[in-house]
Amino acid sequence: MSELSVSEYELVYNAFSFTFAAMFASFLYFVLVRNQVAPKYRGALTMSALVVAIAGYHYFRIFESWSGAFAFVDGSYVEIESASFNDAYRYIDWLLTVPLLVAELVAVLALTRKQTTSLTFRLAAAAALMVVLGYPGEISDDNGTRALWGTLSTIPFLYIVYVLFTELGAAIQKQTGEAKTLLTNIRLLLLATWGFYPIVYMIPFLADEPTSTVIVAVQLGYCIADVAAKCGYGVMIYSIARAKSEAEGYLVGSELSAAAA
Ligand SMILES: *C/C=C(C)/C=C/C=C(C)/C=C/C1=C(C)CCCC1(C)C
Repeated sequence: MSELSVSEYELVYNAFSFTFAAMFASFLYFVLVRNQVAPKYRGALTMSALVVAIAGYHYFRIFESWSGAFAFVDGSYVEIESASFNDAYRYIDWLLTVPLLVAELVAVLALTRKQTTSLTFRLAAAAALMVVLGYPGEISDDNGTRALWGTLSTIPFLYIVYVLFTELGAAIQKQTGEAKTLLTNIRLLLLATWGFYPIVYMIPFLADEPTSTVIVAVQLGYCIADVAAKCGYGVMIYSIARAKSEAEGYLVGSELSAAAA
């Protein structure tokens, strides 16, 4: 059973609390700015709001699971056998949010219906498969098992990267102005933040068995990645939707009242 020092335990505790707050604040933000973009881009904003709502709920559960899983004994935190920390909340969260994140990106491109359906379906299916295949490795204390499932999970991950840079790349090239720059950047943000997850997943390879440092590093790593990949990404989706709305002549905010005057 794992044993953590007081500062290690509290570091993770605070990271979960912070991530929960970030998800909650992002939810309010996406709901509030949704009407500032043209109607055809509002679906993308709705998905951003759903992603952080789902993640916020799961972080609440993760937080509770963490505080219930350890008992303070003789100056340190010892994991309670009957109430061990539940990693499943994180993976269920990803299973729901990761397909939504790729669907958002496709939605904000505003392609033909046929292209949208095909891209969304293939990307969302690959994203879900990636998460499902990663889980058996995540909960295993054996590094060989972890490596096996991690490798299998990397196959759909590489497929997503491939689609992002081929088909989606072609669609991005057809966009114009500020939206094109933003879309090129969001694709890089997606690659960088999603690429961070397998790196965090590999931290346990640094030790023969899960030490307290490994446990803490993995949880902190996933918190940072989730804030960037859900909140940061959602803000970029909003910028793209807004730039495209403006370029298409949709009047937003102050310009709207100026036009009315
Ligand atoms: C909001 C949550 C997000 C964006 C989660 C993304 C998760 C990944 C990109 C996970 C990828 C993995 C691999 C490519 C191999 C090892 C196992 C995973 C599941 C960590």
